[in-house]
Amino acid sequence: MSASRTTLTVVQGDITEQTVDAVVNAANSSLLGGGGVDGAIHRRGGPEILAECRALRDGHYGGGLPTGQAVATTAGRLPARWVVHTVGPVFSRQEDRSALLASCYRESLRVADELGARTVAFPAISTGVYGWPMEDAVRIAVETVRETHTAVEEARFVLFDEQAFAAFAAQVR
Ligand code: AR6
Repeated sequence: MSASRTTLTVVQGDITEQTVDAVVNAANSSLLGGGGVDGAIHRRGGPEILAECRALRDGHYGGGLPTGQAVATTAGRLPARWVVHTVGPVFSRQEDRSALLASCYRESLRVADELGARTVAFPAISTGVYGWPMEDAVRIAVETVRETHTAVEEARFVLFDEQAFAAFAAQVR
């Protein structure tokens, strides 16, 4: 497989305001909403997103979406076409869960390819409620997107705060 030609970009801002084909949601396995990015996406995107998530739970994802996997729904009222929901691992000092975090980025790109999305906005998955140290999460995110073969042309990392933005910007040059 050839190396990715995806352009990595970094912006500081709110992921729900990004005009992209697909926005990645740092969800939990219930797919039924939560805080952080997940809460913001459902709040701004409206009830259509939750309705599709419920349908997924009634169908193929009766047991929830496993950690490291990704699935798409409409983006409702967001200025994007789709939301790609992925479930990051909870950070652990006892167990190395890096492969699961990498899988979130890889699987989200795979789903984006299936949709035909060319621009994808990512949050810093697992770095909020799930406690992953930012520097390490940044390294995994950037390495994984760079190594993944995908037709996505722009992978845009959207960071809420200055510190996270600086950490990403330092690696995406
Ligand atoms: N735009 C961009 N980044 C944001 C936004 C936003 N609107 N809001 C928060 N962040 P988190 P996780 C940053 O907690 O750690 C939810 O309850 C935030 O500062 O959203 O993967 C889910 O339902 C942090 O750096 O996701 C799960 O239960 C990063 O996004 C759980 O949280 C991710 O923080 C998932 O936890």
